[in-house]
Amino acid sequence: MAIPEAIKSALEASLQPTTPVIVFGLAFVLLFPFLLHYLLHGQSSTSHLPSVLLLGPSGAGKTALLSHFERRAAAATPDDQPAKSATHTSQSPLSIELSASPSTTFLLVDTPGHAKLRGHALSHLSPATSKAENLRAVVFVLDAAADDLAAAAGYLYDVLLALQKRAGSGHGSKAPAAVPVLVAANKLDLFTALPAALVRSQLEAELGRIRSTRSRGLLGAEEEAGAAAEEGDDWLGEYGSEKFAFRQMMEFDVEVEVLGGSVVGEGPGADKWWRWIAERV
Ligand SMILES: Nc1nc2c(ncn2[C@@H]2O[C@H](COP(=O)(O)OP(=O)(O)OP(=O)(O)O)[C@@H](O)[C@H]2O)c(=O)[nH]1
Ligand SMILES: [Mg+2]
Repeated sequence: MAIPEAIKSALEASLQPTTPVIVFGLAFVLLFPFLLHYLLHGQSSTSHLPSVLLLGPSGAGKTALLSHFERRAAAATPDDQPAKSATHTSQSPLSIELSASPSTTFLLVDTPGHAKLRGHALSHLSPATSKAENLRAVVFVLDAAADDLAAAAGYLYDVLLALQKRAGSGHGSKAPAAVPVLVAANKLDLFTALPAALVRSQLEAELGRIRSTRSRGLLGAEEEAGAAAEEGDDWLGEYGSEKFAFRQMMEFDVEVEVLGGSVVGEGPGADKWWRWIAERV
């Protein structure tokens, strides 16, 4: 099949070392890396909003809290503005976009609290994932009216230990950005609920108990294996301290605050939690 004359001559011209061809070729070769960079990174920086992660045991009220914030945002949006700017379900059905101020939008990410699914929830705290997801804060929701806080404390221990390890993971000068933790003592509308100050002290006591139990378990295993002890690797807070206190987490740049509130019923509401989040995104 004969190539049409016009295409043939155009092809020939493009293969001649004429000035336009050389200039265009050089420009392409020199600008290609910048183009590629823009395509890859330009996109990721716009799609990765700051994120706030909801963690906590099953039944604590995480999903209820997420819906509460979503409804509040929708109610605050004037009718003549598209509701989209205030809140809408995003890529994953488990997270919603919220505005802390006209210029700050963030993603609130829900997780399932069931013990078998916690591995996935905790993976959000790894150094790589938390950086990719632009993680700014963790809200650990618990039921302050539950029979005892031991189960919640076990989960909180894993969360704080993951953040402690994350803080130590930076190589050289680039330590990951600090991630503060809000312990949201929920369901304070129920008369059986503990006030926030008691939740705080009982959690500290429980975390201390878990710490010593786990370190004894580790010690036994190490003696058996005769392995060199990696001292303090799974020890939460100040190494060797007798009692655990949340302020020990400051050594790893992890601020922990306990605030009481409620999502449903006649209680203190969730405004304090909202302010805590808005200050940190
Ligand atoms: N009384 C009272 N009940 C609440 C409050 N917040 C949530 N609940 C109830 O607690 C139950 C569990 O709430 P969810 O939001 O589904 O709990 P969750 O943390 O998402 O649980 P998982 O998804 O299983 O991890 C629901 O029946 C809520 O209505 C509260 O402040 N007070
Ligand atoms: Mg839920």
